[in-house]
Parts: sequence; C-alpha cells; structure tokens
Amino acid sequence: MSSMYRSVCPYDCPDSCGLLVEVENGQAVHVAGDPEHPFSRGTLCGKMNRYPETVHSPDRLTTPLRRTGPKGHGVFEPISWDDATQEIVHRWRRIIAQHGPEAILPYSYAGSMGLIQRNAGHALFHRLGASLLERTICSASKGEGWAAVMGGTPTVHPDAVMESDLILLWGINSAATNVHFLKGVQEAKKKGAKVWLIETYRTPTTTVADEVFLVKPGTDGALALGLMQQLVEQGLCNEVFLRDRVQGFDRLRDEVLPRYTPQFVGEQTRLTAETVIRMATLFGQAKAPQINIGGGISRYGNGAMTVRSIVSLPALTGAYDSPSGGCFVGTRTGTAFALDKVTRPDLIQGEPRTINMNQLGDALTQLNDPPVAGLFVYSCNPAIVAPDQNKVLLGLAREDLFTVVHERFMTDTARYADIVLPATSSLEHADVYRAYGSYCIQQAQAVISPVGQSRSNWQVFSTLARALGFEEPVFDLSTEGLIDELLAAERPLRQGIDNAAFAAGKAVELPNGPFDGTFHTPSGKIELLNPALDSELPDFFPPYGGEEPLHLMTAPAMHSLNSTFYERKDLRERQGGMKLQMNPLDAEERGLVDNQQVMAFNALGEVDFLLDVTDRVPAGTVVAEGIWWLEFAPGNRGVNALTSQKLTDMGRGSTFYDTKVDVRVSRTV
Ligand SMILES: Nc1nc2c(c(=O)[nH]1)N[C@H]1C(S)=C(S)[C@@H](COP(=O)(O)OP(=O)(O)OC[C@H]3O[C@@H](n4cnc5c(=O)[nH]c(N)nc54)[C@H](O)[C@@H]3O)O[C@H]1N2
Ligand SMILES: Nc1nc2c(c(=O)[nH]1)N[C@H]1C(S)=C(S)[C@@H](COP(=O)(O)OP(=O)(O)OC[C@H]3O[C@@H](n4cnc5c(=O)[nH]c(N)nc54)[C@H](O)[C@@H]3O)O[C@H]1N2
Ligand code: SF4
Ligand SMILES: [Mo]
Repeated sequence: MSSMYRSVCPYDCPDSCGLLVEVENGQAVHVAGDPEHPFSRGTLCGKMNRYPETVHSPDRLTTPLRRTGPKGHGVFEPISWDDATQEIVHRWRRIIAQHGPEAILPYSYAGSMGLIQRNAGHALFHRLGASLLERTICSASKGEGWAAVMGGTPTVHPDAVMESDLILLWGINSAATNVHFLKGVQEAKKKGAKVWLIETYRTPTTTVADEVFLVKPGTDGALALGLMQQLVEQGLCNEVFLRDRVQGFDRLRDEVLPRYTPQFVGEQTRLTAETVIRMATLFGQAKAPQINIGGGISRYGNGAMTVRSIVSLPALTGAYDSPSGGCFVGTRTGTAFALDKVTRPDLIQGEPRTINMNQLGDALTQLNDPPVAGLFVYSCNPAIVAPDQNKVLLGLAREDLFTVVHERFMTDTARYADIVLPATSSLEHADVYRAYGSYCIQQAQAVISPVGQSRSNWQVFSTLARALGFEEPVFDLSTEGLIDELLAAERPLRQGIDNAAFAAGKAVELPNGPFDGTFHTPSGKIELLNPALDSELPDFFPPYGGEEPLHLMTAPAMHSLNSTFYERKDLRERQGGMKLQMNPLDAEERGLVDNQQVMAFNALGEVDFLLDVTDRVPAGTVVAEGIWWLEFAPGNRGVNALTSQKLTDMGRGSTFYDTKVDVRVSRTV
C-alpha cells in the first residue's frame, strides 16, 4: 500500500516545483510533478525526477562522526548525538573563553530553500555573539543593479512573458537553470514572438533562440548603453513615457550615451557595429520586449553596473508600461513572511564583525583578533563552491580550527570537519517555501522518517542552544511550532491567498506580488538618474580581467545544481565528466586535442579538466560547467581554484565569471 503526499523541490532553483511523493513502507519510492502547481504545472527537471535515489542513497550520512585521521582525509568514527553535542559545546566554550564568541563563524547558504531550515542557525549564532556572515555569493549585485533603477519595484509575473513579442534571455541558461520559464517563452513563440539569447557561448538554451549574440565576457553594459544610444539616434524612444515616468533621461542622453557609438560598442563586445544597430531597431520596434536577466552578468567587477544598464534599456521605449514588457529579474517574495521570527536579529549580542562569504579563504587564513577558531557549516559546500579554493582548503586544513559540518553527504567540506552531523533531506522535515522565479508559496510536511539518525537543521540548532543553556523560548519550539509562529504573523503580501489550499499543502500564488504599474523608487519614477549613488548615471567600465588570454566561464551545468546532485551516478554520467570546453582555434594554437587531460591555470591555481574541443565556444573563451566533487575530478582541485575573492562594484557579491586563465597539457599525465 502506498500513499501520496505533496511536497516542494527544496533546491536553490527559481522554479520551486511542486512534487507528488509516493511513499511505500516508509520509503519514498517515486516523485512526480504536481499538476496543480500554478507555475511548474506537473513537470520536473531531469535532476529531480529520480529524487528518491538521492533521499535513499547508500551514501547518505546516517550517524554523527568524529574525525580520527588528518584533516581533509575523511577518516571518521561514529559517535552518538549526545557526544557530538557535548563536544561542540565544550569546544565552543573553550574558544569563547580564549578569543570571545566572534571567533565562531557560521557558514551556510541555500542547500535547502525552506525558510525554517535555511535560516535555522541564525537565532543560535546571534544569541551566541558569533561573527555574522554576509551571504552574497549568488545574487547580491544583481539585486543592487535592479534597485539602482527600480528601487523596491517587484518584477512582473513570470507568465507575462507569454504576451511578449521579443524576449531577450540575457546571460541566463534557462534550459538548465529556470526550465519552467521556458514554457512561457514557448507559448510566446507560438504567437510569433522572437527570442534572442545574449551569451558568451552556445549554452543548451541556444535551442529556443531565434538568434544568438555572443559577447566578450563582462561587456554587456556597453551593449545596453549602445542599444540606448541607437534608440535615441533612430528616434525609437517613447517621449511621453520618458517625460512622465522616468527620471534623468536627458542627462543620460547628453552625458553618457554619445560615447556608446556602434563602432565603440562593437569593439568592446566583439559584435559588429551593424549588429548593434540592427538589434536596436528591432528592440525599438517591438511592442512589449521583455528581458530575462540571469545572474552570470552580475558576477564581475562591473556586475551591478551591467545589470543597472540593462534594466535601464526598456525604459527608453516605455516597455515597462506594458504588462508583459520590461525586465524579469526574479521575484521578490521576502516580505511575505515575518522571517525575523526565525532569524531573530533581536538576539544579536553587541556588534559582532561581519565576514563576507566570498572571502572565506582570507577569513580562515588571515584574520586575527580574533581568528576564526570555530566554523559551523550547514546547507553549503564551501570547500568547492567558494572562490579561491586553494585559500579555502588551506584554511580548512588548519589544525587549530574546530569545524563542524552538518550535511546529507560526505562532501569535500565534510571531509575537513572535526565533527560531521547527518542532515535530513527535504522529505524528512517540515518547512515553508517561497519561490524566486514565481510568486508561489507552499508548506511541506515531513513525508518519511529521518534516514538513519539524521536530524534537521532546526533540530540541531535548537538542541545546541539548549545545551549551551540559552533559555529563550524560541529554542523550545519544534519545527512545526516555529512554522506556526512564522505563519501567525500577518503580512500584506500574503493577503488574498487561498488560505485553505495553502493550509492543505498546495502551492498558492501571492496575488499582490507582481508589478502593478507603480514604481517603488524615491521619485516614483524609473531612476535612470539615481542621485543617491556615487555614479549617478549608468555607464560602462571594464571588469577586473587579468593577464591570461582566455576568459573562463564557471557556468551552471544542466544535470547538477552547484555542487548538489554529484552523489548521483546517472547524472554525473549525463554530464560526462569535468570538462573544459574550448574553441578548436584555441586548442590548435596550444597543440591540445579533444578528450585530452589539460590544466587551466592562473595566478591563483591550477585545475585539471578533460578537454572538450567544440565550436559552441568562441575563441578566447573557455567554459567549465558544474562544480564537481573532487573525488570525481581528474585532478585534485575544482574550478574554483581559479576564481578570486574579489567583490563586485555594488552589493559585495561574488565575481566567479571575472576570471582569466591559460591552458596547457596536464602535468599529471
Ligand atoms: N541545472 C542547474 N540549475 C541551477 C543551478 C545549477 O548549477 N544547475 N544553479 C542555481 C543557482 S544557485 C542559480 S544562482 C541560478 C543561476 O542561473 P543562471 O542565471 O542561468 O546562471 P548564471 O551562473 O547566473 O549564469 C548564466 C549564464 O550567464 C552567462 N554569462 C556569464 N558571463 C556573461 C557575460 O559577460 N555576458 C553574458 N551575456 N552572459 C554571461 C554564462 O555563460 C551562463 O550561461 O540557477 C539555479 N539553477
Ligand atoms: N564555479 C562556480 N562556483 C559557484 C557557482 C558557479 O556557477 N560556478 N555558483 C555560485 C552560486 S550562484 C551559489 S548560490 C553557490 C551555492 O553553493 P552552496 O550553497 O554550497 O550550494 P550546493 O553546492 O548546492 O551545496 C549545498 C549543500 O547543502 C546540503 N544540504 C541540502 N539540504 C540540506 C539541509 O536541509 N541541511 C543541511 N545541513 N544541508 C543540506 C547539500 O547536501 C549540499 O551539499 O555556489 C556558488 N559557486
Ligand atoms: S531543480 Fe528546479 S526545475 Fe528541477 S525540480 Fe527542482 S525546482 Fe524544479
Ligand atoms: Mo546561486
């Protein structure tokens, strides 16, 4: 006898698909898409179709572990939860006595997007007085770029794209990273819409595009300004919209745009001047052009400015006036819940220092006064996902660093732990979810018992808090009790939802979520001119770059999600190994051949790959998709040994794509 339950895909993906989980004898045996989900409408991606193989993988961690071998070797002995808890409390007390609580650093990101589990550590670490973590690895600079022009204006409903007549997928690999958005794109195409892909190489998303424009990495800001220059030049601006609803157009037109001639923009981007002119004509003639902006373009030294320039573009033709025009930048549903009930900023002790998560390498190896002496990693795999891997691993290998890792699998980070704690999967704990690619929210219950002795993030942190003697009532709450607190607080954004459906575990939409025609900026207008910023107007400046000749794209892979899903042999095989894609001309110039083991290198590190010689990638650019676990890598380093800890122009975000390398034959073969 089997039973069916509703759940949510917990991963850091904009779609937050609805799941139907079939449970038999206490095991999840099958998952399918929930046909009643308003956005995913019954389909899942190829990664999640076989989720039970992850949940019941023989490689799941099932007991707490204590390190018995050298750091990083992954040699452990099983211990009980009580012993693990006591050891953590004992070691933390020693650290606090010696250095103060700021010497303890929590490190987490979005292993699960559930609001409870994702934020479960905050209350404890705030109460403890630990260092704060600036969680800006993903989309901080993209958010700043949008806010510079649009303030707190929400983005349109994702289905609005169905009515667009010209869709620009700008630096987004939707076929891999936002696949349900493409259903709307296909609907629009049926009605005659054209689709452009603006990219650095031919990603799988190329198949939906009518035209692909490959640019030199980090130059899209110049392209956006060049298109605006041409809209002015060709008389394609919407003068009424610019007069009534936009601030600062005259200054942009007079002070900035004249420099962005098609010739100049062509040189910057590697497009031809004619292409820039033609793109502007077609954009200006479209009735409701919509730009879907990915995260990639924002992960450069000029990333926030690039996004700001692209967001400005549709203002010139008044595209924001159309319900389906403008930009889609991901939904902001953060205010739908009183997250403070979980994160408890009121418990912060004093003014602890803040450490940027992109600079973990420096934090672990260079900070003194106090040093980072205790690290607690959960829902994150920094040994391979954080930039400057050599520094990160050097830090994690410190004998005087006490590291706890709460995980579902023996990840590269867990291998460096002193104590490993087994984590539940999303089917084993309750949570509340909000999507960032749609306006859906949903609750999910645990549908199976925890695998082995695994515990959820909230169980771990509330237990630790009590063991440390913290008496705040929040730490006595069960996960369900905390969810009740979260939902008891009413929020305007949650008004008008179908409460009965939400309570029953169905995904429901936030009717007040999408853009309603008003601009939430100080002036009430679209702010091409933003007087609150150092650079009052959008402009272009080059990314950090580097001496080496090739731009490295550290791109997402179709069959994984950051470093998640590498436990799955089927998905690893579909990726076909840790590859570096390179143009035949670049390969020939270096005497390299297809399928050869090669080494990409720069001042930060050396990383082995299998070479994939392909004309999907233009000369001058190389591509490494996915973040491979080191046990499946051809060498002993992952792609992030080549990326730097430098931050973006605004938002203090990551600059993964702002990476230059050269490539030669591997040393190890
Ligand atoms: N299958 C899969 N799905 C995922 C993920 C995954 O790893 N795999 N990751 C998840 C996460 S955490 C996130 S944040 C999102 C990310 O989703 P996306 O926004 O799609 O991915 P990004 O890494 O941000 O980069 C998207 C694209 O930007 C391109 N790009 C890089 N530099 C430039 C540039 O200078 N100009 C232009 N025009 N394009 C450029 C890259 O080639 C890449 O194809 O996806 C989520 N979903
Ligand atoms: N080279 C390169 N580097 C990148 C990127 C890139 O495109 N290229 N993308 C960057 C981006 S956009 C992001 S967002 C980051 C993401 O980096 P991370 O947040 O580290 O994401 P994942 O690699 O998916 O690792 C999440 C881990 O959380 C664990 N986990 C899942 N659920 C739970 C749970 O309930 N509890 C606990 N304790 N653990 C759980 C999973 O097993 C997994 O190992 O990586 C960044 N790094
Ligand atoms: S990874 Fe994304 S597309 Fe795949 S099931 Fe999860 S939410 Fe849906
Ligand atoms: Mo991300």
